[in-house]
Amino acid sequence: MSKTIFLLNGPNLNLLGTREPEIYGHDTLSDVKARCVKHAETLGVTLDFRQSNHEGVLVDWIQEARGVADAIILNAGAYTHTSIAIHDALKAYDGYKMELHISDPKTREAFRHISYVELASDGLIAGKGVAGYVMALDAVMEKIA
Ligand code: CA2
Repeated sequence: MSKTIFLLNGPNLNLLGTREPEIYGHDTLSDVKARCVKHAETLGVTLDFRQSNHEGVLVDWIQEARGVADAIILNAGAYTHTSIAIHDALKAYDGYKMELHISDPKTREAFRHISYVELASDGLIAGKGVAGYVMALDAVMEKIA
């Protein structure tokens, strides 16, 4: 049966491509989504690609993934560094969990060095730019196929 992956994006990622191109590149989130949807088709996987600026919505989506999705790829944005609620929701999810970042937070400001997502995830892709999104799909498929 076809696998399902939730690819969830957190706060401010809807602004991708509008500022700080030296960190995040020039692609918009729509561009990234289009690339991921196309790649998911070649992999034969069902992809549910979403973005929210709201912590509780992200928690709801992680809970929704229980029993529905085989894996979650999560770029939690700044909530990565603050959200115990997202950490707890990930802990309650039994499928494969991949933390994803466009930049490498560990090489940036000290406040980005803690990741509550990392403490509840099975894998990490960071610092590869938006190319990391497609890389994450490939890496997750290797784990759940
Ligand atoms: O590198 C990543 O993917 C981050 O998750 C991006 C977050 C940041 O808080 C994390 O530390 C690392 C920020 C997302 C905001 O993205 C924007 C991109 C362009 C313009 C405005 C916001």
